[in-house]
Amino acid sequence: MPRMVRPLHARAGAALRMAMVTAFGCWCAWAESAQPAMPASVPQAESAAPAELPAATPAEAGAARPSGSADPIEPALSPPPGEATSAPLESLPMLEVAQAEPLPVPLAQRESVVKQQVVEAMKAGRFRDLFAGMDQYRALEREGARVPAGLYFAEAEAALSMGDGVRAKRAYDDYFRVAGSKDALYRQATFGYEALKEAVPDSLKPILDDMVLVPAGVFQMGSAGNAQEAPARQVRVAPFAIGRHEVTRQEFLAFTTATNYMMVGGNGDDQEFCDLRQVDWRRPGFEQTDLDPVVCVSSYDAKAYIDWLNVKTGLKFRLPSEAEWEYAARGQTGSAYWWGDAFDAHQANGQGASDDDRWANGTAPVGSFPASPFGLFDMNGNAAEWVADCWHDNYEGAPADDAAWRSGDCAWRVLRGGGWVHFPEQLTSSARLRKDAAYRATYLGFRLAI
Ligand SMILES: [Ca+2]
Repeated sequence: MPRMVRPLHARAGAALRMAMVTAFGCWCAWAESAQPAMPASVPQAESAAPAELPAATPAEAGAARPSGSADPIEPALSPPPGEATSAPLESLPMLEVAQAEPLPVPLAQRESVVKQQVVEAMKAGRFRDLFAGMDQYRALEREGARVPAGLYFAEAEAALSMGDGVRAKRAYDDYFRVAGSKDALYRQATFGYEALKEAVPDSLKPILDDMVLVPAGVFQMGSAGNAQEAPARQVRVAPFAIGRHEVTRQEFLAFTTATNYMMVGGNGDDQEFCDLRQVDWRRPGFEQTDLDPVVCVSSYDAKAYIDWLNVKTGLKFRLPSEAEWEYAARGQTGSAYWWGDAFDAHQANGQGASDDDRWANGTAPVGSFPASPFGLFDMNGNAAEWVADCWHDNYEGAPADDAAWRSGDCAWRVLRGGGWVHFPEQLTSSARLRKDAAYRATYLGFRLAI
């Protein structure tokens, strides 16, 4: 299936990579030389106050934080080329989010453990472990721990090297918050941060800021009540970022306008089929606003959009894996839906038992329904969402971690969350749908991850 994706603003990506290489080299040198002195420079004082905000700290600092959630949230990324990121996930320090009760272990002791884990992960190049550890460090910081500025810097540089602009931005923000202008790494941090900001065009910055950082954790994936969702199993998820909303028509329009992208082909024969002659993403057959989710997009169309976005930003957006998607959708709940076990048409756009279903015949603008515990909108319903995994009939032999399951027949792909046309059993956090990778439907869209 031919797709037209023109490389645009390659210079921006090159500038970012140059900054990454330069700053990363600096970080490695710092990790080798300055790290041993780090613990001594980090007082355990409970009342330690962060340094004053340097002038270079961006006003939009923290813009990527999820609204309505104080949880530290972070991204995980696809492994960087040649990096030792395939470390066993069992070694990931797991963030105890949402379990607000402090452990009975003294703060200083926990801080020491986390710091050791972070430094070891950093030196070993296990960046996902580094990120999970830094998330945990952030949680301790809210209890009064003081995170060494150099660790935030290292996190930012590692995230940049992996194309994770979401985490990099947050880590730089935190670095500037605690470092002060006298820190030896300050100039390098400023350089890297500015390169990141310059690499992302203004028109696309809202997308970056709309990514929600999801903390690492362990959850029960699947359900016993449905053969396709069995066997249910424990899955470890590294920190990652996911779109607060489904990708919108407005966002997709920016892509098609910039590239003259041609939607080609299509298949399927059921009633939701978008034949492109009369029904396509611009004309799905019902009223949509610019902020409705884009629908009638195949997995190839989603990939083309993401490829374009990555060229434009120098970052590594992707589709979430099925495990990441379900973890994010559940928001640390074990119920069928994040709000409970009974479908509620006021919580999601689907075909539920409701007398006043305003959106019975199509999508709603993204964010029209309440947010889930992780601050995400419309995970259940509205537009069903492509994920990165190839289809398997059940979870026999599925990865034990959060990786996309890419083996097998990738002509069939997985949809998650159900859409506005679906009934409650297809709208649960664990429900899976199988569709041809080239399938388009008026209920089918996607959401970004990084
Ligand atoms: Ca959805």
